[in-house]
Amino acid sequence: MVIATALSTTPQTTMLGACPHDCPDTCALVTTVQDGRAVKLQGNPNHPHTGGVLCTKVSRYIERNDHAERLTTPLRRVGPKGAGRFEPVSWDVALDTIVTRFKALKHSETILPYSYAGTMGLVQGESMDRRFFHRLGASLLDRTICSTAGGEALSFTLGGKVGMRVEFFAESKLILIWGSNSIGSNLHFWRHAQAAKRNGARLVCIDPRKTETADKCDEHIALLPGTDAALALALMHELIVHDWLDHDYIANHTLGWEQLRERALQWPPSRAAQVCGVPEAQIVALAQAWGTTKPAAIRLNYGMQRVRGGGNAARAIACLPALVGAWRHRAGGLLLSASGHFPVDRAALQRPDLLAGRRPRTINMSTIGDALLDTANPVEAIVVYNSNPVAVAPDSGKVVAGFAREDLFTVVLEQFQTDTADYADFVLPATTQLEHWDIHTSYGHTDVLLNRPAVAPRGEARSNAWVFRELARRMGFTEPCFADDDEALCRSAFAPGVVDFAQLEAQGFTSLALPEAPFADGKFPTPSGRCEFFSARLAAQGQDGLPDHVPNYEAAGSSREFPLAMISPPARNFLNSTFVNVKSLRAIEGEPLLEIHTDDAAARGIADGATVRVFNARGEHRCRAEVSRRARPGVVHGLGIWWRKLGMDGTNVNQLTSQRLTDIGRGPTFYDCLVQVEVDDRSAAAS
Ligand SMILES: Nc1nc2c(c(=O)[nH]1)N[C@H]1C(S)=C(S)[C@@H](COP(=O)(O)OP(=O)(O)OC[C@H]3O[C@@H](n4cnc5c(=O)[nH]c(N)nc54)[C@H](O)[C@@H]3O)O[C@H]1N2
Ligand SMILES: Nc1nc2c(c(=O)[nH]1)N[C@H]1C(S)=C(S)[C@@H](COP(=O)(O)OP(=O)(O)OC[C@H]3O[C@@H](n4cnc5c(=O)[nH]c(N)nc54)[C@H](O)[C@@H]3O)O[C@H]1N2
Ligand code: SF4
Ligand SMILES: [Mo]
Repeated sequence: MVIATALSTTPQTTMLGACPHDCPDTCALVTTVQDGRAVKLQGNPNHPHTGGVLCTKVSRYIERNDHAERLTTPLRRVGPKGAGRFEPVSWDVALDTIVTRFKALKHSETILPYSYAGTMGLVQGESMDRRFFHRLGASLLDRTICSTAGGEALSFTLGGKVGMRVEFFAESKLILIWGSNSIGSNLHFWRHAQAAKRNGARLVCIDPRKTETADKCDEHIALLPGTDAALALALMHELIVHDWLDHDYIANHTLGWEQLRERALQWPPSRAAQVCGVPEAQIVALAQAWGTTKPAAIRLNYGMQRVRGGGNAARAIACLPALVGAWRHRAGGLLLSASGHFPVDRAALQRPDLLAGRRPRTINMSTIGDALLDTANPVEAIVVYNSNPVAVAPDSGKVVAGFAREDLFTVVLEQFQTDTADYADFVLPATTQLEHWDIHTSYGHTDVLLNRPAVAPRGEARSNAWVFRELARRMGFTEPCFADDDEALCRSAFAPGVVDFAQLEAQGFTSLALPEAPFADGKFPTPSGRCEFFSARLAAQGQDGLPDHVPNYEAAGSSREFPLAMISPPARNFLNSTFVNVKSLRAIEGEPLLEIHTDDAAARGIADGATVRVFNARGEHRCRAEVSRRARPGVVHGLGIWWRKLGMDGTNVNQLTSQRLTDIGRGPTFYDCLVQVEVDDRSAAAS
């Protein structure tokens, strides 16, 4: 008894950190450590944006960290590509072999680094890795998989990824939650929306799916995917005909009003109602609310820009606050991403100067399937880290065929044996956020966070930065920047004096000094200093200088063969394909499902729980159907992103999505996808 008590009183220490995930909230973490193990993980109660609360996923981060299936040694492939058969090897063997293979290639440009935001950390995501590949002269990667359509659209309109301070949504009187399932993917914004609601604000959710967020809003506008620009233009139409405009703000702080006015007058609500598939009265009422409520704000999110016209739609929506002068108030305006507020010293972190005048080709990550199958401009080696392209990239049939190439040399840095790691020649075990240093900005608030390692790396796991430092050394790169350790990299993320590093060390976070209402007096960071309804920069690229409705490549109702529009937004308890292997979270999500409206199900003889074939010209995916009140007629939802190997036939929804790109930003069009659904004969026969 006495001994047990003594053991359980081993001293506990705490370590401050940051959530690494691709989520706008970038929560501050406190990890409690005992006997060298993480025993508790909490939201930092002192960080106002976190408020001591974490989402369900990350509150299970220790389960993920201590998972029995963590990769703990370097692995070398022994079976055929994709079979997932490996043998352990030492770091020396793995790294020396990789370097030998790289040196044997005629052109370094045939090496492709493939990474995304598995960690959003500046050190483990965009520092030593970039230095290494720049010095090597590898292909450059166009990192488009998530947000470039909306991000570039915002830059063309407002001048950057800038907008409202998230905390002031709590004071708004009208909030449009547009293309965002906030409860699922932006929980800490939702706290502010709820506070606003308690103060009498009206919340309107604009989303084809009746999400848990839509359930809690005052109104839900269930438009068809890819029709947001039509809705925004009709709102403008109503603002004009009812004169709900802030003429003074428009005259002084916007550009191209006369042209936009003409465009918007072509969009009476009746026309938009047809295109959007929603009642005209709903559009008229929304316009009145937007035109007459002050302060009014839009929480725009990336769900609405994963379609052909995603960039134009984001531009159209980004014009709405200026028209009514919403920016005048700190609780008015729009927020898509705050990341442009951070003065990160990317040149210091990434050292593009190491390219030394070379101009390697750029490969778009959203069309990795085609890129790997391109024999004219071959990719001979690929290094994947912070990403799981075999599961998350569109048109998986092609992605898998590309990764299955026997002649492709593939290195994957991973914490787990993902679908992508199965195709590797070498898998290198990566540290987690509890085990490495990093420094973080955010795209949903304006604080900088520091993450210090709380526990030692599991097994032989090493940080990404360590791996690229070692590869650089073995390649014979002697520039002093390849000697920077991870902590030094954290310190070099901001120019001296920009961020108080002592404060970061002491409290884990520090806030940028920013105005409360950034565009109250205009001063947009555009070339004209105005909110650019008309963009000369877009026009110079041969694009429409004004926002317009650009219909989907695969618009709902345009095909008899594939009559249903499929969107595949995130499942609440996964983060993209991360956490799918954490049992307690997978248990909540169950299995891959397709939500379908009762009419669409009945027309196909599909009962709730039936196994269905979802298919189009690109492929087929079998899963369970859920006849669901969350689906509107004509639209089905395959929530993601499951690991392929956990799906019924070793596929996931990306078997169906296409590699076509958005109008602006070269982004993917995951939610621009037509399918047909039918009862699966094989399983029907078996039952
Ligand atoms: N729990 C959880 N949180 C996450 C993620 C996750 O996987 N899980 N992923 C993270 C990442 S990487 C990102 S980019 C963000 C994604 O979060 P968001 O930026 O919010 O984007 P999505 O979740 O893709 O889509 C949000 C909503 O848009 C709706 N939508 C789909 N098509 C359209 C359309 O054409 N118009 C409109 N108006 N709405 C549409 C979807 O039904 C969905 O409910 O969330 C991050 N947070
Ligand atoms: N159908 C469909 N497809 C989609 C989307 C969708 O809505 N629908 N969403 C798209 C979007 S918005 C995005 S952002 C992409 C996301 O796609 P990815 O960026 O590929 O995100 P994840 O699937 O979470 O994979 C990240 C991987 O990084 C690993 N990782 C995490 N931290 C580290 C680290 O420190 N070191 C190393 N080496 N590895 C680490 C994790 O284990 C995980 O396997 O998916 C896109 N794909
Ligand atoms: S995933 Fe988002 S909400 Fe969850 S802990 Fe991380 S930053 Fe916070
Ligand atoms: Mo994303």
